[in-house]
Amino acid sequence: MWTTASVLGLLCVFPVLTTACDNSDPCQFTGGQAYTPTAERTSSNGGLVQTLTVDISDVTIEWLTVQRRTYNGGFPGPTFRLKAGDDLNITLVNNLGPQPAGEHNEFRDPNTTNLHTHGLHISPLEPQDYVLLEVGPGETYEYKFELNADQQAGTFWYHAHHHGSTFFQVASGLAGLLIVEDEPSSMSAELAAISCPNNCNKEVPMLLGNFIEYSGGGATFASVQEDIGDPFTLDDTVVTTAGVTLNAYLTDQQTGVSAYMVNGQVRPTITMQPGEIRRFRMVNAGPSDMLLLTITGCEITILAYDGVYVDTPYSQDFIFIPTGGRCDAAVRCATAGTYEMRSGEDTAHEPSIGDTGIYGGVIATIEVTGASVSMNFPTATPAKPSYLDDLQNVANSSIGGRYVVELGPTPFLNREQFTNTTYFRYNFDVDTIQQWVFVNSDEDSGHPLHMHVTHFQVIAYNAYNGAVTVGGGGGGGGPGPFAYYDLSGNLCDQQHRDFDPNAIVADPITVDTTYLGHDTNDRNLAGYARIGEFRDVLLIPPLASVTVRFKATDYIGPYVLHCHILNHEDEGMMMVTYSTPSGQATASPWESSGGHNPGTCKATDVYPDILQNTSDGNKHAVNTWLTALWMLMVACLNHF
Ligand SMILES: *[C@@H]1O[C@H](CO)[C@@H](O)[C@H](O)[C@H]1NC(C)=O
Ligand SMILES: *[C@@H]1O[C@H](CO)[C@@H](O)[C@H](O)[C@H]1NC(C)=O
Ligand SMILES: *[C@@H]1O[C@H](CO)[C@@H](O)[C@H](O)[C@H]1NC(C)=O
Ligand SMILES: *[C@@H]1O[C@H](CO)[C@@H](O)[C@H](O)[C@H]1NC(C)=O
Ligand SMILES: *[C@@H]1O[C@H](CO)[C@@H](O)[C@H](O)[C@H]1NC(C)=O
Ligand SMILES: [Cu+2]
Repeated sequence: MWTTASVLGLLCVFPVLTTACDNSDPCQFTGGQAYTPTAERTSSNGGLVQTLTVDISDVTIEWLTVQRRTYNGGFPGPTFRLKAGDDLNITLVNNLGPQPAGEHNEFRDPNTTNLHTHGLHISPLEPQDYVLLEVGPGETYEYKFELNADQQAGTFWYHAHHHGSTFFQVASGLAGLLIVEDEPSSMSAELAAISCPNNCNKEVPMLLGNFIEYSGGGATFASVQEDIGDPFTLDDTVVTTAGVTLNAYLTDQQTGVSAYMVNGQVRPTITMQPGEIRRFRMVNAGPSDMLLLTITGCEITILAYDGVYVDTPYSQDFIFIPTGGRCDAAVRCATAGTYEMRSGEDTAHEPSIGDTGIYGGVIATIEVTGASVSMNFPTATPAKPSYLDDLQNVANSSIGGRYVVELGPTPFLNREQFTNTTYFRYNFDVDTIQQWVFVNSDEDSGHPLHMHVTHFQVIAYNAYNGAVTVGGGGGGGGPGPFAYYDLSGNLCDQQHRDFDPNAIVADPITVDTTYLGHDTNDRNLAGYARIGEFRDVLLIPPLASVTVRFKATDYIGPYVLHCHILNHEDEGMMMVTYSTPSGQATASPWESSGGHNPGTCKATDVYPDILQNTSDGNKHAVNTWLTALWMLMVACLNHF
């Protein structure tokens, strides 16, 4: 007899039976397991001591078993929970074996590694966050990271960062979360109610990444694995029930399995009560894709980007996280039901993003069930440390240095590929306020620019008057010939070091100006940071010019800049600037590339010092006004 229970039982068992796949009988991943955070290591008595051993391990994702480079055999690495001022002493053991020498600015050195604490305000010198260090096969290195006493509490991450194998190793799983916890007394009651240390059960740490990407349009794990010469490929002697090898099955766009994993899980289920608010700590650890996230049916309140709190939390129906970026968001689903957290392109936001690659698919399911609870979203965030002072209204005379960083479709930064670890493209004095302009000469695609050592504040999206890169395609072995043109298609007189006038395709040419207009577009489009927010990775949209400022404070040493599309970085889209002791800055606002000035087209171009007015206008004025009022009130209160 068919009872409801037995029918339900059958329905529930049936999918499990049909998905008993393995490497010789592959199928799509089912996902849906209960969300599980990664194992955590919490600091105590001012420090955390940890060994991270890099070795080859079996990684099993549902039915698929692959061999990957991992930390301590896990996938991903452990989550570190620290406090401002802590020591993070890490012994990095590289157990990998010898490898052939590779070509500079190509995928190489699968067995060389190092460690980057992405987003921390930290010394870039040994034994701390010096990413130009190489920990070779068989070597061990003792990192002694000293977190700044004023380190902003937030969501950060750590990952391997050796130029040439960054994509391969991060996509392999050499990454983990690094959370700097808030002092309970610094948080409002609403924020404390969804945060560690007292309400850790409300935190949802999510290291997101397409770690098992075998097929796709751009660089995939499989394509880079082949280029880099990794021997731990799938066994191609096993023919699957589909009649092809597992490798052929996985790399076929039609059959290939794919998932933007959450802490190494495929599309996990997060269970919440109606009305409950949780603090999602999201890291986009995927090597190349942007995330444009939505949770239709639930409410999202933005708390922080890149580990820096926004001044006032605000609600938004999407979350944009470029590769390398983070977002802390308070999430609430009011009514019982099943909701999807998914990422995908949205034509409404395209003017701010261009054709930059965005992952498409479900990332997690939110199952809302049980008794309703009543909670309130935070309306205030903790005060920021002084290294993150608001620099929007600093006087022109207080700007202590200016610089331009130009990205483009070729794997160049400032019109050159990465050269070497001591070629500093710009030296700037420590303890100065820097004003830099990030420019993208790519007419179609945005590139997420990451700066090490400290965050920068977004000041303005300027009208674009820079150069447009034309040509340069060619793939492996470096770009083909390319040249810079102005927006009307006339050849620029400011070119690049390897410019060859004989290789010009045609002059004039037609420039695609579809994505011009970042100075006048709706500021609420996903690809834009709000004016005044801080970032350590910022998408620079196609044909964009963005002014940022930062306090070059506390640390002397190399500030590495690179595109966080990690295949671009490995291919040369990286450079080094240097924060020098006072008085040693180089004078020029531009460092020339073979006698040409990045960021410009004509020799007569003026450095973009006068900013376009792209600020949120009145909203901004009101904020400043309210801030002034608030400061007055605080001053009065302190007075009594
Ligand atoms: C980390 O290493 C430094 C330098 O060796 C040492 O002074 C410090 O005590 C260590 N911290 C911890 C928590 O062990
Ligand atoms: C890397 O190290 C592994 C052992 O850990 C070794 O099997 C492999 O041959 C080495 N070389 C390359 C290119 O992967
Ligand atoms: C700001 O200062 C720079 C350098 O001193 C100068 O070139 C520029 O004209 C000034 N801009 C404004 C708006 O005063
Ligand atoms: C680094 O590159 C620069 C620029 O090409 C060059 O002048 C310098 O000699 C190089 N240094 C080393 C140590 O190779
Ligand atoms: C920018 O626009 C706002 C509002 O329209 C105005 O209050 C402000 O003075 C303008 N700033 C500049 C530098 O033009
Ligand atoms: Cu890029």
